[in-house]
Amino acid sequence: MKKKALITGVTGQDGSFLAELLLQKGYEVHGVIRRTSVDFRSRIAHLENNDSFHLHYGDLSDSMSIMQVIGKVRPNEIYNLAAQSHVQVSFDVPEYTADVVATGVLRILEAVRICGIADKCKIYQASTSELYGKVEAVPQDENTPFHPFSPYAVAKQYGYWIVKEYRDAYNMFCCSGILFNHESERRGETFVTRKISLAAARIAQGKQEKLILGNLSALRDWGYAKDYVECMWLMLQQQKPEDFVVATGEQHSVREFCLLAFKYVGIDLYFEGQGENEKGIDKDTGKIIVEVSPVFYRPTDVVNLLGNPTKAKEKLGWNPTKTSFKELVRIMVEHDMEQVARERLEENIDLYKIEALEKGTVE
Ligand code: NAP
Ligand code: G4F
Repeated sequence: MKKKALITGVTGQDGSFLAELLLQKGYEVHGVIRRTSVDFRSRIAHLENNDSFHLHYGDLSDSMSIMQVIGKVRPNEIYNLAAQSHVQVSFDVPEYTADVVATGVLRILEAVRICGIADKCKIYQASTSELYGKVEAVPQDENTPFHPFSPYAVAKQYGYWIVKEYRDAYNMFCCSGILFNHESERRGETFVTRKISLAAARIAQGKQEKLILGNLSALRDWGYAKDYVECMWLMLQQQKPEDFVVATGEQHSVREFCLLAFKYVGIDLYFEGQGENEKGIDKDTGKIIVEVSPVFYRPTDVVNLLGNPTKAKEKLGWNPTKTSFKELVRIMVEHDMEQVARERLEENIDLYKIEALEKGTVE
């Protein structure tokens, strides 16, 4: 019998990598998707013809749909990755964020109980380094106190504690992976790393003039998403449910990410100025490439995340440095250089077609 996994958030960055990993491992994979006005699910489109891959409509804000999917699939493992996952957006839509990111976790746990599979189904909860927020110690590990610093982080804190509560109260196998930032060529375009890698590619190919960012000094522990989903799976293969910090143990600033991304596209930058007046300047041409705007500042910003992955390394045998920071930036930039080149080619073909239509050389 194939093991059955249910992934909420399957259309997201992590969900798509995890679905690939579990299919490779021989699982029957079920994903929860939301109805959207545009039906193309770009990150999982290549999986949709796989006989072991099944999609179900559902929404974490709708307990009936969650109950129905869980009751129908009766999975051996649930990976709860669905979330309104953008920290800045959580300041604009705090109530919705709380509903999905906090109460959504409760809906999953209760559905598993009500469907009578609490003793058979292992649950992974996508927890986050944002819990450390206004950090109380550096680096952060499983024992570092939490200090959430955004509506998103406060909601994730509820998710973390309710998972622990169900583990203690009902003896359920449920655990949280406290994942530090992990990025990839599939990262959403409004997260800072992808915003930078795409802008570097567009600027290098003449499709964008400038990149406007917020806090350049924020420090993050950035890893590669493909490596991190492996750790999610490892957590559910243990005898005992436990929470783990998943991180690389290395820290870089947004400014450093910029310098490296632009270097990979052949633009050598240097930064000068302070705060809102700081600029990233092309060493060869003297052109201003990066500027700062307070539009991208957050009411409260998390500025010093650095994880200690010792427990995951020792207990799960997970390798936190499989993909280095340099390699991660290179993967993202190379992907985006190709994506932008493809977009330019398509634009040129369209222009050529329009010209030909106007000249009457084609129908
Ligand atoms: P992502 O790319 O933003 O994907 C989020 C997923 O959740 C998407 O599939 C989205 O569906 C789905 N979703 C959103 N609201 C939903 C709802 N109401 N009902 C059902 N599905 C919903 O996020 P990610 O980077 O893959 O992250 C995965 C999880 O890990 C999230 O819970 C995130 O908070 C957490 N996390 C991420 C990181 C990181 O650095 N990436 C670090 C720590 C924790 P649509 O495609 O329809 O929008
Ligand atoms: O890329 P970010 O938006 O990621 P953030 O806020 O760290 O959240 C991500 O990682 C969390 C794990 O710690 C996840 F839980 C969460 O779901 C999400 O995946 O911002 C990173 C840093 C911030 O300090 C932000 O202020 O970059 C700074 N930043 C500077 N300029 C910017 C920008 N962030 C964004 N999104 N856009 C900017 O222009």
